[in-house]
Amino acid sequence: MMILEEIKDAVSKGKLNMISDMVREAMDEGISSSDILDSMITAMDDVGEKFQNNDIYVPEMLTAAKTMEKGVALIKPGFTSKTESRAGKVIIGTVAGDLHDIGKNLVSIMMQASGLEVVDLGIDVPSEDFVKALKENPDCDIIALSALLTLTLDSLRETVEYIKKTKAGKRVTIMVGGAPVTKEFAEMIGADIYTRDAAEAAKAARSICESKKVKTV
Ligand code: B1M
Repeated sequence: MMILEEIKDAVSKGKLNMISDMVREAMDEGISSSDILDSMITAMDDVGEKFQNNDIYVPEMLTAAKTMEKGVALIKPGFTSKTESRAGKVIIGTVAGDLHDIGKNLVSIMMQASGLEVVDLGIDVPSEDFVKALKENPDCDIIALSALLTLTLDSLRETVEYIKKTKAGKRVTIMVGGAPVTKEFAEMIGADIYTRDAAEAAKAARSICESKKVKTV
């Protein structure tokens, strides 16, 4: 398990050139993708703490994020779907003003792993683009919104309100999440569902899509 500590250290120090070899070594040792992912998530918490304490600055935070992205790309196949059929469709994105996407990408990976089709709109997505995507994907079951900054909680609220006002938005389930989001906040802004992490989000999305299918049969 030493290697997991090394992976954590590599992500938190942004050792971009070393992460791939370390992740491969862990995989060769038979360590699960989930355990490797957990070590990288813990590293990002350390990075956040160091940033808050002014021990590191934005460039270091960015390199750590890139290192994690490189590691995640290698373990992604470990989460691939065992289900052939498409259980449902989700449109996902990080709300306007917010550039964080690692958590959102993990949600997307886990959702795909549970048999859902995901249309990823990326980061800093204006409300109008979510609605445009909904119109282009009339078979979409869920719209999933991620926010990582206290400052973009307002943007999250505005996006939910905007989507719900449109005809296309009335037929979808709106799911929200991200570190500063809480169940209470989600309820207050009129979102349909809040989940805490990527695994929970995928599980909830799958079950929503399945119940929608039962209703339409
Ligand atoms: Co930023 N940043 N950042 N940052 N950054 C945080 C979020 C911060 C907590 C760091 C800190 O101060 N401790 C802080 C926010 C404080 C606050 O508002 N409460 C912060 C800040 C202040 C900033 C800037 C303002 C810094 C500046 O410029 N002065 C700036 C803002 C830019 C902007 O968005 N407009 C900024 C910039 C950046 C980088 C670009 C450098 C980089 C992001 C790169 C990228 O994403 N590609 C970055 C990073 C890396 C972080 C930290 C260190 C790590 C984020 C991360 O990827 N975590 C972060 C500190 C931290 O999180 N501890 C921090 C790992 C990831 C797996 O977790 O994204 O929480 P997370 O996702 C979780 C859950 O939240 C959940 O599932 C995931 C786990 O399974 N989840 C969902 C996420 N979305 C979901 C959606 C769902 C359900 C669950 O349903 C739809």
